[in-house]
Order: sequence, then structure tokens, then C-alpha cells
Amino acid sequence: MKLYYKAGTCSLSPHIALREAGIEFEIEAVDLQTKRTASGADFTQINAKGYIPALKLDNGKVLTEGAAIVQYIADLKPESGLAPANGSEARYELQSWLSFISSELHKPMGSMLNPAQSQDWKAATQALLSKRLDWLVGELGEREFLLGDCFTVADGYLFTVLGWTDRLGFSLSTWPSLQAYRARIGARPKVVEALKAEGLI
Ligand SMILES: N[C@@H](CCC(=O)N[C@@H](CS)C(=O)NCC(=O)O)C(=O)O
Repeated sequence: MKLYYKAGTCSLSPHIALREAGIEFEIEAVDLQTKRTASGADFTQINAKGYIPALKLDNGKVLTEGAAIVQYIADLKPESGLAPANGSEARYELQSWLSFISSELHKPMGSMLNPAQSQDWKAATQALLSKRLDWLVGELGEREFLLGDCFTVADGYLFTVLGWTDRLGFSLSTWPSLQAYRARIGARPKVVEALKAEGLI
């Protein structure tokens, strides 16, 4: 199985999931400007959508969309507890988190990096993100992880996107409990491994 990634982007989430699950995998970097992989392949032939993450399975099929990829990885190793059992109420809770992180945090944050975005639009996006993070603080409460006592793939995804705030010009220090959450997840040995492998620490 091979994960196509770019260091520090949203592909860090499935990268963490693969390591937490203890699955054997390879990684190959993608240049998102030229759409070439590190070995020189045309990435648009691998994922016609042209974005990462993409997970090439051992049967040659390519799975795309981070929320689906991390659930696929978790389901390969149910004993890892990275996702609650399919069909359980907790599994829908996990999907609710993945959807929230994807559409309410990841995408607005990504749009702030678009140089074509006007200053007014950037300010409006940042205000919306601040509201979402305020809500998140209340929702997370005193819990260690999003679903309670157990680390899931949603935590790997939230850790990933919370890491972008500095680059976007606002500090997570406004939300100390999220800063503490990020430090907690970032200290996990498998997360450290993923960050090292991507050259981020
Ligand atoms: N809907 C996709 C979005 C993935 C995405 O936003 N990828 C970004 C990096 S974080 C990317 O590859 N951008 C380059 C591009 O769109 O050309 C998912 O959730 O997996």
C-alpha cells in the first residue's frame, strides 16, 4: 500500500493513521505544483483530481478523500480502536467529526492560503474559523480525545489541521485547551514518527 502525500498537508492525517494502525506501507511525495511524484510519475494519472491524499491499495485501486481513507485504514485493523465498529452509534459520531473537520476547518483554512483571496474574505474566513474553534473548545471539554478516552482517526485529522493556524496568521494560543490537545496528540510515538518521516521535526 502506498500513500501519496505532501509534507505537513492534510495527507499527514492518513499517514498518522497508517502508523497508529501498524500497517506496512510506503510513502511517496507529490509536487502539487507540477503534479509529479518523487519518482517522476504524472500524479494526475494516479488521482485525476490532482490532490493528495491518495492511497494506492495492494490490488492497484486508488482510494481518495481523506475521511474515507482514514476509515479504510482503521477498518483494516479493528483491534487498533482507531474507529468504532461499523454501524455503531459511535461510528456515526466519528463520521460527524470527520465531516466537521473536513468542511468546517480544513477547507476554510486551505482557502486562506489562496493568494487570490481578498483581505476582506480572509478576515471573514478567519472570523468563521474562530467561531468553529470556540465551539470545539466547549464540545471537547475535559475529554482527552474527540470520542472520549480512545484515540481515533478523527484525532489524527484534527491534530493535522490545527497545526496550520500559525501559517495562516492566527495563533492557537487563543484556545489554550486546543493547544494542550495538540501537544498531547503530538507527543504520541506514532505521531512523532510520522512528523519525523515528513521532515516536520
Ligand atoms: N477533499 C479532499 C481535499 C484534499 C486537499 O485539500 N488536499 C490539498 C492539500 S491539504 C491539495 O492537495 N491541494 C492541491 C490541489 O488541490 O491542487 C480530501 O478531503 O481529501
